[in-house]
Amino acid sequence: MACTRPPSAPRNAISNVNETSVFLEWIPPADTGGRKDVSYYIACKKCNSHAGVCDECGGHVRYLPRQIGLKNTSVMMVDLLAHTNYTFEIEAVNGVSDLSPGARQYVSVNVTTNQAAPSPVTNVKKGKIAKNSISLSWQEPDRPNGIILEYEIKYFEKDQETSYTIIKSKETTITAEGLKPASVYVFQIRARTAAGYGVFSRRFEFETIPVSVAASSDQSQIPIIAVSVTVGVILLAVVIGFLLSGSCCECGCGRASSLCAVAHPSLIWRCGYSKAKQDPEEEKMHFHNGHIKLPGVRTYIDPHTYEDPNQAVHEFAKEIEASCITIERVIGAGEFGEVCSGRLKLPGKRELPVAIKTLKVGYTEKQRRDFLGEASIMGQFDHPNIIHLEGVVTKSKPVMIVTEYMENGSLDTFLKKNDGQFTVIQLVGMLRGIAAGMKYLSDMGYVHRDLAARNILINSNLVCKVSDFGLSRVLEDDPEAAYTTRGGKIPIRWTAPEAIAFRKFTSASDVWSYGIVMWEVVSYGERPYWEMTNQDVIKAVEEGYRLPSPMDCPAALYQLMLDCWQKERNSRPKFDEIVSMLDKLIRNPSSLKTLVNASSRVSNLLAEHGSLGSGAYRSVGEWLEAIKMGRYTEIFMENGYSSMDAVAQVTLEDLRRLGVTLVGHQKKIMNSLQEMKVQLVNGMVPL
Ligand code: ACK
Repeated sequence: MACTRPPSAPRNAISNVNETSVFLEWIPPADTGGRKDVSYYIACKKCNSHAGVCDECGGHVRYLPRQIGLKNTSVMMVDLLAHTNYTFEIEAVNGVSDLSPGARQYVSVNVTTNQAAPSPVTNVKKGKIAKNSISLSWQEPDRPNGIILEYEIKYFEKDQETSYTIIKSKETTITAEGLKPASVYVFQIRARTAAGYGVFSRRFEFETIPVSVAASSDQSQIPIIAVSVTVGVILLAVVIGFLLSGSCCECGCGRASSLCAVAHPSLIWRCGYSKAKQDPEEEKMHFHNGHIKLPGVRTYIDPHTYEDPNQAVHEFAKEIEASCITIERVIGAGEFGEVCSGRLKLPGKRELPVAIKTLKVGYTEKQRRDFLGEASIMGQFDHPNIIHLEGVVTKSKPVMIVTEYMENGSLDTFLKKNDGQFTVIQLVGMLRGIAAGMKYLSDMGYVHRDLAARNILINSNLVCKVSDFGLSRVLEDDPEAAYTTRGGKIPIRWTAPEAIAFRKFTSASDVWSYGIVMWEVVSYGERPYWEMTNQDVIKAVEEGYRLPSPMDCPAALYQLMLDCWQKERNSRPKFDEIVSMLDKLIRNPSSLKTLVNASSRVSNLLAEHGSLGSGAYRSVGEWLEAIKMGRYTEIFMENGYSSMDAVAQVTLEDLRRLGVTLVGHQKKIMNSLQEMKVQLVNGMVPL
């Protein structure tokens, strides 16, 4: 046997960060050392960027499938610390690596993790139990991954899960009241940080005591109860008085009187869904068989409900001194003025890169209100996949909205600039982020109405964040929005049919738009429905046609797109289901290997027609010239693709066989074919 040697380093390593998980992928070394037993080892280092020192990661990191002896060229690390710099060294080894005195051959990848949701609450203890109440206490989760903002406690009578109660609490204790005697109740608790909710704890079961036991043990308390009942009756009368006089809603608006604070939280809830109207310490709501909307998190408040829009801005956005902001350069134009990049240095805080939207001089009062309306909305959100508002400048001019800076700008432009540059896992990571942001918005009761890749921003870690919030303004602002016959302005290509037809905008119509965003992402910023007119798009969609799969699209992703484009809006998946599905795909990357069959992709929209006809172009040569691919005319002709009918059957594999190896050219040809077919089924091509 010839002498063998250790392999060279793996190549082209790329990473995809998802909260506190990192997925690494690479290609095998150029030199395997003359052996077939190459495997990979992952070394993990935790680095302090300020001190420039790195330590071994220690045992808390999990490697999927393993750290040593990896046969495949990918690995996932989970349970990393939040907001931490890591360096991963991917080393290729073979049977003689240990015998070699030479230096290790590895490629290293630096990543910074994001914030993760808190880990589950594991330790729940029962406190005082009575016939109608159970007190509980618990410990903070092992890995809070941030500051815990509140806990959500869900409970229901055992085997009656469809009728449950949610209590929110900032403390680690609660008392559930109004329970049935001698009944078993199931409790689950989850924590929330700025990154969102963690998963619910396992189920804890506790039983209330029977009436007879309670009665005997309560004998001694009769005088106390008598006093309590009297106080309770007086209190109830006062609360009812308030309700009848219609003043309950007022008492919640940030100036809660002591009466409001002691009123039963469900009475507070009756005043309407409003953050300001909820008891800040503990909110409690009852839900029966899903008839009442379950707010996973706080509910969004429409700034229009404020008589004075300035009050809404100051409730939800921090006022920033203009002197804290340094404007560096203009990066774009918004509806109300320039968008700039710059830096924000607040006293006692680290300097931050920021984006600054300005309101141009000479604005009207309505323009100012609409401009700041976006800040009033954005300021209510707190999620890693929603653009973060730093604050507003309203006390000096120009009026400004200051947000976190997203290095890669808007997603559609970024994808067009980097056509074909990402792995499927990276694309799915982007989609997962957008879906998580949308889940948060839909839980808050906010319907976006203009979800599109142009309204998603992407940062240097490829984290996508939903942006562009507004009410009527959103659509006025969007150059894609067109007037419908009913007078509304709607971005037709991204909008669900029921929203176009009768303005039924819901989270389900946002799901439709999300499906279009998925298509935009997988096709690297292609324009949905290409150059079809809005009218033809409406017609085609109404007739049941859907966008065909983008090139090289995993079948699971295209199926998800089709699910989002179900005509019946209740049949579309919900955002939480979309997030779970994408998580599953990310955890099991081999599920993304099955691509939509290239030939079925091409013939999808063409099923009934079977050919392109001969009307669009008179000859194959004319068609190829028109798309600047004339250089392939001869090859097409020589291989039997001499008519447009024959061309209609071309698949990606055929193109490769014909020697069309450049991905850009393959895309141009396949997309042009698709476009002609879409136009054909809509009767658009002037035959
Ligand atoms: O594609 P872009 O570079 O990204 O061009 C648009 C432009 O401003 C007008 O909207 C960019 N932009 C908007 N908000 C931000 C932000 N928070 N960070 C970075 N760029 C932004 C957007």
